[in-house]
Amino acid sequence: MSDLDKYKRFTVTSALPYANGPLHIGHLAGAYIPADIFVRHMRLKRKDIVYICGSDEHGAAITIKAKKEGITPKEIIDKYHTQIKKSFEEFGIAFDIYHRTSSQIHHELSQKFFLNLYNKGEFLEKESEQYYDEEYDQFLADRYIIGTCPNCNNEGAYGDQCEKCGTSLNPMDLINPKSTLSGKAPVLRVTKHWYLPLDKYQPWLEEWLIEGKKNKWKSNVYGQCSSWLKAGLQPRSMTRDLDWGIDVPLEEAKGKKLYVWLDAPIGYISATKQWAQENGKDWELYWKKQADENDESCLVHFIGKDNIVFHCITFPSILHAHGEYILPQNVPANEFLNLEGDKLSTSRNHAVWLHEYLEEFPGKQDELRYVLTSILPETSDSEFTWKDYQARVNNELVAILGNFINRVMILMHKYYEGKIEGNTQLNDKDLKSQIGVIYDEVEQSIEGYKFRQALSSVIDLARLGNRYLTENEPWKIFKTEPEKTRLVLQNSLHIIAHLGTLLQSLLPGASKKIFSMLNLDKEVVFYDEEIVFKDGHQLNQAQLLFEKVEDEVIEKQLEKLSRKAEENIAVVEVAPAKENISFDAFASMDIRVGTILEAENVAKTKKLLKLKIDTGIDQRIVVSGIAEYFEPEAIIGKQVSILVNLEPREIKGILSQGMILMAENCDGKLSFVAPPENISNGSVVR
Ligand code: B3M
Ligand code: ZN
Repeated sequence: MSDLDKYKRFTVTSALPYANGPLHIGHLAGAYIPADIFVRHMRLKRKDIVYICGSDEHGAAITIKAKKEGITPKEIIDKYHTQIKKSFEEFGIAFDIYHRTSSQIHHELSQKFFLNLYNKGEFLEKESEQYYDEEYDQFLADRYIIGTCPNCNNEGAYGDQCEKCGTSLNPMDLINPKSTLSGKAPVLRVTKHWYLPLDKYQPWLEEWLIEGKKNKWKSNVYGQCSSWLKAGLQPRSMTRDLDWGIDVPLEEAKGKKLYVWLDAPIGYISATKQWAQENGKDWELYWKKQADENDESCLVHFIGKDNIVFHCITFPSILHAHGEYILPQNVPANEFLNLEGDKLSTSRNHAVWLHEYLEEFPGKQDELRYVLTSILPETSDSEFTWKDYQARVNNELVAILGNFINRVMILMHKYYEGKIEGNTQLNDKDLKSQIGVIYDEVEQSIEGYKFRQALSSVIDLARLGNRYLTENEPWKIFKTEPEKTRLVLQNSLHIIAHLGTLLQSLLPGASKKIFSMLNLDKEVVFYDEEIVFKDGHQLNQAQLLFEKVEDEVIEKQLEKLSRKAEENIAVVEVAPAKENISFDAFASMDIRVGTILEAENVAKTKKLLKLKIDTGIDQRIVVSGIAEYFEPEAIIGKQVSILVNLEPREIKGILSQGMILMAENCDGKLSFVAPPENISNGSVVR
């Protein structure tokens, strides 16, 4: 029994992906495969369940992408919504609806939500100074402001976050802020916004979440929430000065839009409304509190870890403030999936894209689903590698699961022309009880959000089947013990049928094939249904469930990844342009060619090297922040460019005289700016 058993109705959501790019395996492993398994499993228990998703089509994520591609936001969302929806369908994620937040029903519901809170006087109205681009005549969303991170000095930090050191920022924190629209320094202007008073909800959150969800939610989720609450919540603005999004439904807020993180989660509700309209259902049963508490739906949000605060703190606060809605029963967020030793990255194109996989591996959805389920980042980050993909498909899917089923099917056809005879029950006490244990394990694992464990239990059932065959060796006793041979093979068919039943949630494609081989043509086999083969039941021909993955296939994918990495060097983001300076300002810099004579690490620092440079004028010491990229021994003798008339500065107790010029890309990779061939020290750079 899990604590979900008491619910008869479920509302399950997966994070709404931004319609600003295609899906990759990180998305699948974060929020879609786990939810899909959960939903399919609950359907097999005959639960009333709705599974909701759709595209998130507002916010700066969309307008920035539109600007990059030189098309309108509307063109961006139409393009990617269509592509994402198609990939989900082809991959087999079983949403009841895949909706979109640009729909009218969603705009209306979001505005209604805003007004509900507004009329209750929940919002804090505040005027504040915000950055404004005078040339483009608009306020700047956080992502439109770029500057130097006060924490790590990264010059390309965004107004909401430094992607280099991960610090979350306010635009005002940035040193030297620049608008990404005009490249100019923005000015401050007063603007009014409506804030959700999270500080006011803090006591309620402490009770509902900190007390109520302790030991119930996954520790990675609970831990993140409690540290947010420990730090103390601040009011958060629910409106933005943007020209793309849902209008704030107030006369005095003309031109302002709802904050994307206000409207996006409401997208779950508006999608449910749309689905209910199309299917003759009552959406309120899935979202609203009911007179009888036992009749309320169980709301579960599947997301990745970067969305935890919005689903566990902000959205529940909004639902709570509204008053009529149920709150999430659980938010089983996953951590991140990495790829071949590096973070997945859309901007660096370091990803396995779902639409490409579907094209290059037609019919192999379950192989990817299997591998990703086996490595889901359930409690900590995990890693996808192509070699591991190959190993898991070959050593587990082919060698254990496929092999068992194939052996039984082949022998059934060889000995009995695929015809079942006589007693059709599973006729082995031991097997029965072991299968019962596996059902329990799968149920408990899935309902405890341990999908890796659930999958491994099902593979254990295939292992059990293989062992049963090996112990009884039907191929050896066929002549001497015909009755036992038939019994063993027909019992094995029951194991296969149970595999088919359990795999409906985990590997739905394989499950379909299994039932078709068994010639049991049912849409679903509920867990509580007994599988019976009638006397004389005819099996279909065996078909190969999984194919071995050859080395070439893997090498091709690895090559593709490294090719992408190279191509990308050309298209990475660049730091914004600086303002013009006079020629005199430039000419005042005395830059020379010099040679590194000595180099050593500066004690107790990770980044600094102490260099002795022959500048042609003199020999001097320069402290340089390049230690993470260069070994001291490797750079001795190297020619470099050095700014010699920079005011000397003391760094870690060492007087540094000058600065070595480095080129730095957006990932912080450094490269010396040096003459391509040797030239005498002291040569002037201009
Ligand atoms: N679109 C963020 C993301 O894709 C956002 C999720 C919305 S869920 C309501 O990571
Ligand atoms: Zn930083």
